[in-house]
Amino acid sequence: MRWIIVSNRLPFSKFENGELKKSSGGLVTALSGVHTEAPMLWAGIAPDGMTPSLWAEQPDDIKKAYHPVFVNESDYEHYYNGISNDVFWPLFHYEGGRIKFDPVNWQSFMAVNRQIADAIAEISQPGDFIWVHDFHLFLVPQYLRERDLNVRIGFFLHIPFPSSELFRQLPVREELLKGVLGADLIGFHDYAYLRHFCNALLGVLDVDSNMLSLHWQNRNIRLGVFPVSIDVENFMQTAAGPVTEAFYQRYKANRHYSHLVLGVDRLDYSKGLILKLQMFKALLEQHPELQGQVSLLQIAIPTRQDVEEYQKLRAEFERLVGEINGAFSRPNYVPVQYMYSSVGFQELLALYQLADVMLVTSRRDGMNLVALEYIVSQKLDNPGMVVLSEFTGAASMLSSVLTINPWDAFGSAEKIYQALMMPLDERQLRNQAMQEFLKGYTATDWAASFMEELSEDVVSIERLQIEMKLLEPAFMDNFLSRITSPLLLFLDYDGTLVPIRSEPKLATLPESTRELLMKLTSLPHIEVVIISGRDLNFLREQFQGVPVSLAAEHGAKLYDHQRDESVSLIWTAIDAWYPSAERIMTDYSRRVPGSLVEHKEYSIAWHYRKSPAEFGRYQARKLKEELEVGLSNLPVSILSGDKVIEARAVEANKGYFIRNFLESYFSEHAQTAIMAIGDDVTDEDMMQVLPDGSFTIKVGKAQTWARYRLAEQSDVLTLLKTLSEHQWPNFEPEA
Ligand code: GDG
Repeated sequence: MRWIIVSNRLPFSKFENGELKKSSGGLVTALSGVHTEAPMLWAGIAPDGMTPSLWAEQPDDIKKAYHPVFVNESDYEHYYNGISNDVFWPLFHYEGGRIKFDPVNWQSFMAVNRQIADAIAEISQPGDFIWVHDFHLFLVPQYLRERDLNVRIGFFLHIPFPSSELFRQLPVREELLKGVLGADLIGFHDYAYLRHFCNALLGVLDVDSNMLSLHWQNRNIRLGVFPVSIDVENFMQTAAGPVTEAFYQRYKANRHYSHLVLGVDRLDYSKGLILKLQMFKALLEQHPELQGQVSLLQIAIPTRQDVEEYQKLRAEFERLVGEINGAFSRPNYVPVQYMYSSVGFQELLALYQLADVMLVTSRRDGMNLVALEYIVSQKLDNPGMVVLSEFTGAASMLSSVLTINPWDAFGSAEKIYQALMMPLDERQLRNQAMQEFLKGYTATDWAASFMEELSEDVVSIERLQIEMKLLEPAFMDNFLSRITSPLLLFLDYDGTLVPIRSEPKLATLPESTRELLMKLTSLPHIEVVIISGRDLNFLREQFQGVPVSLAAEHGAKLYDHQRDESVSLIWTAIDAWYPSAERIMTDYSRRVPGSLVEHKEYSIAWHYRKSPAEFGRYQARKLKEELEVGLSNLPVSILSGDKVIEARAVEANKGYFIRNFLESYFSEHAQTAIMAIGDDVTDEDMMQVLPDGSFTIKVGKAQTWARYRLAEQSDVLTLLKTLSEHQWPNFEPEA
């Protein structure tokens, strides 16, 4: 088993003068900090200046650890700038007005994602874990899935997932979601991002999820929140090392002011650099005593310098720096120091140590690693404080920072003031708490938790695959040989005996299935009970002439074919709750378009499959609560199923029915083997109460109490056919 990490680029900025230059950035920092025992291979687009022949000349250790994909320049431009940076980046950072969507670019985006997936398919082996990173590669999980590689696929998003209200502006919203759903596990930094993603799934694809997992195209997909971290040990060691210390001493000696506020950001609009200057100006105005005493050092790392929008941002930023410096500078004091360049690693850490306040003002930021790095680099005898925008993922993780709403310049200025004035003991307490937390949660822990969750699933999937082999001859022979007495067979109807249809009325019993049941029930030792949520009239129509008993309305009513009589198994008062439930549901059916009420004798159901997805779900929750409160203490159960809320007599429950039925059945029949087959949640009530040793069979992949599984509805017919053709031994005649 290997880990194959896939990101847009390999972690090298370029190949120059025979040397691979390391690149920086949040994703590279996070992934470079991951240490694993399993072999790890990093795949991504080749660095600038690299060619296939130059790659062939690279040392073996490099070739073993990295796998470059060579993409043609024009495709790359459209994929990277045209879509990733001009559509996804702004939209996902709540800058909808900046989107420039061009379908031609989208073609290239698909082509490059396809090319990367193909390259991975070529090098992957069965059993590998493929971990796809970030918004450049939204479609790679789906393309990998289509290749049927027998690998596990994870996807992690490093940027925010925006509110579904914004997301649905995206012209390729369906394609994007379907692309990501190729994964087995999808991870985000923050719970809010996950929530937005689930709302988008519901609104765009009508896929429901419970925030933990969802079903899509016959697969179970897990969802999770995995806030990223950093290589804490490396930061701490380097921060304590001599090179960092030398930088630190040098800068400290030349400092002409009492307080230093530090900013380290790419010069990107998402980082809120203009807001930062505005709040710093507000600080100097609100606290004039700080003029001459506090300086802001902003390291602005150049990014996308060729793009006009970024050039404008830089010009505006520099204009504002000039304005503030013009207004507040004094001889020997510059309020805003600004560097338009990056600095070396140790120098960066020295600046972290020198600064009294780390100021992060992102308008939106997936996580923000700079805040974490600052915390672990602090000197414990005099640590500084982080002032952090609440619109970062890090704000959910770092409990002891001071958070700000960066649009509120005055409020933010006060928070900076508070941080600057914070007593030493409080700073120490806060910093220590966060350092301790981060020591126990490093980039390796982050990756391990994601990988663990990805592999946990493997165990259950492997189990599932074994269970699914039930129909293979070797498994079947063994299965049949264990049935050593006459058989009582409980069969669910919809989804088990007949396929699910869009209109319930269309799901009638096919002639071939009727014949199969005739053959099966002609065997002297097989007795069949159909157990369904349908009403008795419907079932009697379908099974006319077939010698089977019918348990209708989840067992509320039984037609006994041997006695040719129908009995109600309900003994509690229906009238006590039915009219109220009916009134409430009718009210909802008027309010919610597309919804309707279904009346049965012992139950009443409100269906909302055809209602607007989010509104329907919301109203369903409300209805359920209203029924539960309004009908509490009455003999009724309120259940929520697949796009339906149902109120049923307490006895109308497959589990309740089975218990009662078996009690009387066993009094007449001694040795009996029991088999039960069902596909949905209501069948679980039955699976749960059947005696140990019963042959319980679940159809499909959902969670179950059953011992065996069949992949799909048609497999049930295969199994019934096998049962009907099997050479059964001569069971002892019944007593
Ligand atoms: C994306 C998401 C998410 C910066 N300047 C220098 C330098 N850096 C390093 C920092 C830090 C990294 O770059 C920046 O990381 P961030 O997390 O702050 O931001 P993005 O690059 O936008 O990252 C972000 C991240 O992915 C991880 O999931 O947190 O929200 O946008 O590591 O130290 N490093 C050096 N010199 C510099 O001048 N050596």
